[in-house]
Amino acid sequence: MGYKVAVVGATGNVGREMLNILDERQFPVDEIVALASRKSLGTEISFGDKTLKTKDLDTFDFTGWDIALFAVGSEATKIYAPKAAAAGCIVIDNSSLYRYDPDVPLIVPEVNADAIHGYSKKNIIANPNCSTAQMVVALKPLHDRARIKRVVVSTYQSVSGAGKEGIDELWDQTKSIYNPTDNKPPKKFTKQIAFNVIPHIDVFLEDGSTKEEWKMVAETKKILDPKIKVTATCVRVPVFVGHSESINIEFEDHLDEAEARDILRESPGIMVIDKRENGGYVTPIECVGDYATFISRIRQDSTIENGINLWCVSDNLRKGAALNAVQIAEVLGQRVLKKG
Ligand code: 2RA
Repeated sequence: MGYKVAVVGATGNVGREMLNILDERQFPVDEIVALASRKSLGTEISFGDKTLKTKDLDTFDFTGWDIALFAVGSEATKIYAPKAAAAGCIVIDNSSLYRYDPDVPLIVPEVNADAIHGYSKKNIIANPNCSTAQMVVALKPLHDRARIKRVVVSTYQSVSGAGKEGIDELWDQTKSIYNPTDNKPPKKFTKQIAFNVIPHIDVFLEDGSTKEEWKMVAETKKILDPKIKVTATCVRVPVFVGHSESINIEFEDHLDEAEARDILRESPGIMVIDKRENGGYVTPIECVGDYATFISRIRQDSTIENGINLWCVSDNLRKGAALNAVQIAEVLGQRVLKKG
């Protein structure tokens, strides 16, 4: 006995990955439907060895459906998530719309699965921002051991975080640089991303930080511990998939690098690859398609009393979005719906 599952935004990068991961992890599905806008109606989408044809989100009735994985922007989520929730279908939303709503749990299963019981207030559960998800997976076991005071993080985020447009922009710019005559000049853009890095993701806020940086602060506090001080610099880099993060952590209590490495090695969702030699660390290209949050370059920060530096890499379309959403559905099944 399984679940009736809807994937909303099935034609996007994250929606497609949600379907792939539901199949890979053999999530107990009795019935599945791929929903998209009317303009994509009938688009063929893979679900394991099956092919689904997208149905129209606008006219879809969620009554009798158990779980809806939403992978659409906040505007569409604002219209359709309440409809699904009101029909009794539990929404797991990947947009930022509900993440900061006190009546909606924001969940990373390795970190705060117990918070899932809060879903019942609005029948909605929020999925965190991709750059937050991998970071809190790394922070949680260390916080449990030595209580984190402060985190300073710099991110190196792939263009797939900006969706298909981001991927196309890097591709078009790179082609136009290598074959200036063969390719149409790329659409006008503020800053070139090919062979460049851009210290700006999402919009600028009053204090000079960006909304992406604000999200990492607000979401880490909601998911892990509101007492932790976080400061972030989020940078776009010319990588197609895979976010990387350089994380500096200050603890209340002493924690040496060897113990930190051992703790991380034993922690859920984490793969430690950390050798002080050529290639003894993970790079984003190597994380693509994997479930793990990879951690390398674990070392003491001798400039403060209790400090550790580390390097964290993960597939932003998977742990950063689709995998985390499916893992939330798994926890929902095991602890709440209990059908599967
Ligand atoms: C980005 N985290 O990387 C944001 C949204 N996915 O663009």
